[in-house]
Amino acid sequence: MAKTKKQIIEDLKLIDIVVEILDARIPLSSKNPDVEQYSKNKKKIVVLNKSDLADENVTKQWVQYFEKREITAIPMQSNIAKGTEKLINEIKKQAQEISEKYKEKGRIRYTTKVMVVGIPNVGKSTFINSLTKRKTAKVENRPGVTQKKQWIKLGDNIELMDTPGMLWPKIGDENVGMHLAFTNNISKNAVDNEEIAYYLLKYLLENYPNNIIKRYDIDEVNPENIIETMEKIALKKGCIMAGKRIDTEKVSNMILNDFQTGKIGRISIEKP
Ligand SMILES: Nc1nc2c(ncn2[C@@H]2O[C@H](COP(=O)(O)OP(=O)(O)O)[C@@H](O)[C@H]2O)c(=O)[nH]1
Ligand SMILES: [Mg+2]
Repeated sequence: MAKTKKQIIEDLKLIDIVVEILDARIPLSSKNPDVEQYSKNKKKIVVLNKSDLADENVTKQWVQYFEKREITAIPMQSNIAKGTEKLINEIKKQAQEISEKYKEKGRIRYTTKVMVVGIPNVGKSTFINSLTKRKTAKVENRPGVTQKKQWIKLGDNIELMDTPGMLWPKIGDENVGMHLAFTNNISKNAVDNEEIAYYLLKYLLENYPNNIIKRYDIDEVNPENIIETMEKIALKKGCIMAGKRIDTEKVSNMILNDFQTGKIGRISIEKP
């Protein structure tokens, strides 16, 4: 069962380094604004996950964006453990800094504790698995805390809490909800797929027209007329109902699914 917000805040009290997992395609919309508040005075690492689905150049710009804010952001593809090495090295570097601080205070040995947070479906479990596959050593349950927690050893004096903190995104403005729907980060029945696909196609035609032309084998696209392009795609892909009417539902689901599985190419929805 997912931890409650209260439990997450409690857990974070034990933590030195917070690893915030974001979706590389939508780093702003996949943030939970509370993380900043909860992780004050802690070190932070941002993981730009699913970077295999994002536009490589844009992801580089995001890394710089975070760098300017003195946050290390690491592009990853958790499902194949790509980027894991770099991530571990960054954790080790930060853990070193932490233990030096403790040494100054007279403590000889300090175990740095790391926790993963992120919104649903962003890849938290996959990320933790990508780390545990490397290092399977599990640490004993820690006595003295009310809840039993499992810790995964990541290195000398570094432990990762094995359950991530699942936090909800803040769907304040409409764009955020739309972007989360594009990437399948909000529950299916909460959204109207035809509306989502319309706005996704609009964005793609304005920003990645050639990807659409290539994927659906159409001669040209008209960013001014989304419906026209959608009809072209439907005809090409046989999304037709009786009476030769366009099957809007079918073509919408196809476009969404193609985008989410990377079939339209590597696409970033948000740019710094
Ligand atoms: N393409 C791609 N898919 C990923 C990546 N990381 C996770 N996923 C997929 O994203 C989905 C959600 O992952 P999961 O770890 O369950 O997310 P959680 O809800 O945050 O724990 C799963 O289908 C994963 O296989 C990645 O880096 N690239
Ligand atoms: Mg999970």
